[in-house]
Amino acid sequence: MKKTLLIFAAASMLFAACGGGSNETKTEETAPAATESTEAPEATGDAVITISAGDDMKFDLSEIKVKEGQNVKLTLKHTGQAPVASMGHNFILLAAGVDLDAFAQDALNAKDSEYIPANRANEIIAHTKLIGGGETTEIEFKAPAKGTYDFLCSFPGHYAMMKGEFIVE
Ligand SMILES: [Cu+2]
Repeated sequence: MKKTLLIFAAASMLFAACGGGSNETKTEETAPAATESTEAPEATGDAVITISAGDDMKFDLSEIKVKEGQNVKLTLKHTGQAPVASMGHNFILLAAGVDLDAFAQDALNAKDSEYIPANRANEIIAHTKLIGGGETTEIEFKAPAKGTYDFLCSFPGHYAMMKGEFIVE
């Protein structure tokens, strides 16, 4: 009991020593800096994104935002039940300026490569494999230069509904 009291007394003395008039100004000065520094680690860390689509042929995200150069960990979840042959989904991120309609047209003829058109490989920044109901797949890639990019699911007939903007800030 005596020991505890002593420690308590020592602790309060330390606390008193640290405190004082300067304490108030210190908090005021560090407050704005602290807000900035909480954002900094986010920018350098990974961008962890989960995008889902079910049997309703819709992505749950129409917009994805990341930072330039950021490592992107993207998970595609098929929350439906339909098999891959009738309701397959993928996620394809197109390079800047690629014609979405023309790309999707070529994808129709690429059934053997999961609707990834080989002749347009250089127009793809990243893509997942094609998955069916209940499946999940993950990819990792580096965010491209600042700009707005299109993403889509290239399964026949899906891209009109299943597309969105991938924004790099
Ligand atoms: Cu799809």
